[in-house]
Amino acid sequence: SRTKMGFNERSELLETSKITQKIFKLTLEKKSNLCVAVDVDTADKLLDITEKVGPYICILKTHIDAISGVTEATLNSLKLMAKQYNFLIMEDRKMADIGNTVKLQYNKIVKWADLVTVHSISGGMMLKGLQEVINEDKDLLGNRGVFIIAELSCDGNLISQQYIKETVKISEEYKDIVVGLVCQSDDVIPSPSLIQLTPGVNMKNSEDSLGQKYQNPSDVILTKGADIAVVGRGIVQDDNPAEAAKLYKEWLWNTYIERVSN
Ligand code: 5IU
Repeated sequence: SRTKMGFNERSELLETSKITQKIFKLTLEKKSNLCVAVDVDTADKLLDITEKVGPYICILKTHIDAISGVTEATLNSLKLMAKQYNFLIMEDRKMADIGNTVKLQYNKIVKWADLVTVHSISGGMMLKGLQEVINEDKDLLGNRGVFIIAELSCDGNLISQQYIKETVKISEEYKDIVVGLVCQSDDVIPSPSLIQLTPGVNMKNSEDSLGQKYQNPSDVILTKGADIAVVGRGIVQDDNPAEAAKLYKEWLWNTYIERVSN
């Protein structure tokens, strides 16, 4: 099964896309399957936290529209740090409009973010729109990818079993740009060539006051099938984000090793 296979083996599968290979390789090089959600409110904090967690992460996840004072220079610094510390940048934009609109939105994001998240609510044509943006530039081909949201971590969300099934189908139709699915359980993703990204991870809390549900790093990797785990406040709001990132990184990676070795 997917969860028992190593990232190395999975990266070598014929159906694994170039961008997905790149992510698998990066996790192995850094021994990190930690994605940090830098949910902060100013550009200064964004750069400060990124500098601290950069050495420990495979993906930096942003909500750039929630951050004040972000300029071209901020995004350039972010890209420089991504190069220096070897991580990818993912804008958690959760795009959900018609193909044409999504294309306009993605034209901006594609310049600085390696990865982007999308809701499957509008269907396959939206993915086609993104694919067209990527295909327009030779340098982007194989260097840009999409995570599709198949499940949400929050209480009371409206996603049904049928929606999940149809989302998986779409992900298989656009395999050259879809690197994986954002989901909460190990039985959503059928193919070992796709990556399971799972948010809602915290060592200390089991929920927040607005419906977020947390699991600890062991549960999320061993029982829930996550390949890469997303940690936000557990790291960003710690007194020492670098130390917290290191702790999460080691716990998550050791659990991945445990998962694939027996
Ligand atoms: N996020 C979730 N749950 C989801 C999806 C995305 O929490 O189902 I899709 C995002 C929201 C936030 C991060 O940016 O992941 C989790 O942050 P905390 O660890 O601070 O809850």
